[in-house]
Amino acid sequence: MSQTLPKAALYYSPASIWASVALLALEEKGYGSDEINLKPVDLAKGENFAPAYLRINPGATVPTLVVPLEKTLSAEIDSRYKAIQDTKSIVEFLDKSRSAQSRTHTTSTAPSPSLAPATIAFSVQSNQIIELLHSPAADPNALFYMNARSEGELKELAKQLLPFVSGRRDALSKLLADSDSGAIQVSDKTKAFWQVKLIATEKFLQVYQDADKSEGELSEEARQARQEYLRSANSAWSNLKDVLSALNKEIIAPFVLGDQLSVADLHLAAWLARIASLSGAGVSDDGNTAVAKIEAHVGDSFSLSREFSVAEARRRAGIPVTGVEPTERQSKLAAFWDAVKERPSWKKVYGEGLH
Ligand SMILES: N[C@@H](CCC(=O)N[C@@H](CS)C(=O)NCC(=O)O)C(=O)O
Repeated sequence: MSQTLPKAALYYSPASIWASVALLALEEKGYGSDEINLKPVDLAKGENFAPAYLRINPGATVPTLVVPLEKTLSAEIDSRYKAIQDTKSIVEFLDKSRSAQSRTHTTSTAPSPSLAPATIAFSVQSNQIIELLHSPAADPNALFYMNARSEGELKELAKQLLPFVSGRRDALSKLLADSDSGAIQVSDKTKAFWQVKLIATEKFLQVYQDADKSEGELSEEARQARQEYLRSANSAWSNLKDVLSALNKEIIAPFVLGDQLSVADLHLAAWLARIASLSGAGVSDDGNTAVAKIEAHVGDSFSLSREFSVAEARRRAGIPVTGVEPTERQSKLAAFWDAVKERPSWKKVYGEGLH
């Protein structure tokens, strides 16, 4: 690789669940801090909707990994870039691009374990877990917006989310106004994209802005919007039961594929941290505590099966086994939480708090 080749850049947001998967991957793969430029994108200011960002990711999501390509044969273009626009592909790319044989300009001497599943059967299982985590029923961002299932909870959530959601509304309104006035030139497709995002943002914003009002103070339209919000929130959290049960059944434990960390664990680690955080858990909670908080938050006496030996889980994850009864059992997700939170990557990404 040429010394002059520009660096790869990871566009991320610190509180973004899916960008956190890429950040975990950088640590687990031992990338040096000089190898990849980290570029923050402020979602609260709608920076992901800016025309320059849409050129590298038309879906306006983080993470995006922009990688330089080797010089091409074409004389006038001395370097070109490829943008990788979804978490799964970014993690796979990062996994392949640093190995024990790597002799790049990196300052890192950290080991570079392969995170790829070791067999075809494991690949299938890994892909199924990743697909499930990214499916609509598991959508951690939808659950973030819909983490209120009663009027009281909605009032609290609104206080927390109003600055974020109104920041995005302001950014989208300004982009649309600037394109209408000709201050910026964009395609009709981009304008339509902004309009769709604005409508979706305003829908939540209206419900949050009205959250302080009693039902009697609401217009008929606002009352229906609140009812519709609470219905959707209740069904989103109810649908999560199947996702949690499937994960708890399908992972081998303590990691997704057993003893060794692989790509699917990075997706699950970030996903579970978000669900735990929405459920009121914190970084210092152990697996059983975090899972108990998730179960209580999901409600309806939901409980995950506890089939995994605690002693076994700890031995496999290299955690001390002292004080654990040989008969003690826990859910696989609790064992996963304990195993993953020991890792320096997790401590780096979540040390300051779950998100
Ligand atoms: N399928 C995408 C989803 C990424 C995604 O939804 N990212 C969120 C943040 S975690 C985002 O950028 N949302 C855009 C927004 O908030 O406008 C991926 O896997 O990368």
